[in-house]
Amino acid sequence: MNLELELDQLSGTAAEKIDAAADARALEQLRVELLGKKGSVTELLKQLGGMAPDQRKAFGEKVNRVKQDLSDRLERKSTTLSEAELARKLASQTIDVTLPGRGEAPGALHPVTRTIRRIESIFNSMGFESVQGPEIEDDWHNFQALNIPESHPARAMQDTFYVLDGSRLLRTHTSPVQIRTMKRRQPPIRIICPGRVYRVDFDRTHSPMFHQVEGLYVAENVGLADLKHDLQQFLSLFFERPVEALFRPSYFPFVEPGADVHMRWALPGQEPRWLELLGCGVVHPNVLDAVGIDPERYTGYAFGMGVERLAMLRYGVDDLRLFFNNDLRFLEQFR
Ligand code: 2NM
Repeated sequence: MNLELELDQLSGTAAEKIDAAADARALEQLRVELLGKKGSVTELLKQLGGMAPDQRKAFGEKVNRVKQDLSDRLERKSTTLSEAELARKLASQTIDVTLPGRGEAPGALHPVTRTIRRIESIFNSMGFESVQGPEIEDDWHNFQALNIPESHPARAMQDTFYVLDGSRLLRTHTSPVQIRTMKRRQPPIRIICPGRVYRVDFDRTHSPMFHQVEGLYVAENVGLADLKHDLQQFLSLFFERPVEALFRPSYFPFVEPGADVHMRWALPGQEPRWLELLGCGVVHPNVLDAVGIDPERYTGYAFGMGVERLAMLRYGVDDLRLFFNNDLRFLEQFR
């Protein structure tokens, strides 16, 4: 058998097969068939040993040339195949950056949170500092220091949630935060205290947990005129229009005098009515005494408002329970 002829044929058909290989797998199989340990080129090299020395050198060089040539050809084909594969992937997996996103729904702040923040930012702009305190209180901070006597009806078990042994309670207003602040600092004090409060009360217009913002201003010569002016200012800023407000005498143990603030409210197609909005008054001397502030030198005013009530008016919500059901159809409207 003529080995040279065999090598030429092998070289020719191998080159064709390599060029025709359909994918990386077929190409690898060809590499093994040709150049592997038992590959046809390797087999030809093994036959060098049986050749005459003068032929051996020339044939050996030729086989090695073919081997190198096939190896290069395999390499080039491999590159061509992977480039084609990449091009195919790019064509079939195009990313259309103009498509709309998957649509993560943006969250929204709860209307009660929005209302608290609105009230806070108005009072902050008027020089009031926001202060917070514990929701679990003791009798002294929630009642005694606020001039609420032992016999006062608000003390009754049905109004207050008591905790465990009855020595602690869930605060029924945020006034204890103001008590704590007055105990810590001397006037001038100008603060607002937003937060959750708790009362044993549950019907169409009452929730056992609701939110309050209370305000306090204690300094020299603070009086009813300051109170009326500042609340009038707040209401006009909150409702974004001039508000007609009315101060009617009322009773709270921690103020004297005390008042309820009403505002003129007109629904479309209805006679305007006076709506009660908040309570307020001039801080009772007994309260200042209890916290170590001299009532002969300092006076103050205080007020308290229900956040849900203001939120209902501002957003036109007619049922307080909507704020606590967490029905997304309701909440999504505040995005
Ligand atoms: C109200 C009405 C009137 C009030 C009083 C105080 C304190 F701590 F200074 F004595 N804080 N809040 C107050 C006064 C609250 O809510 C209807």
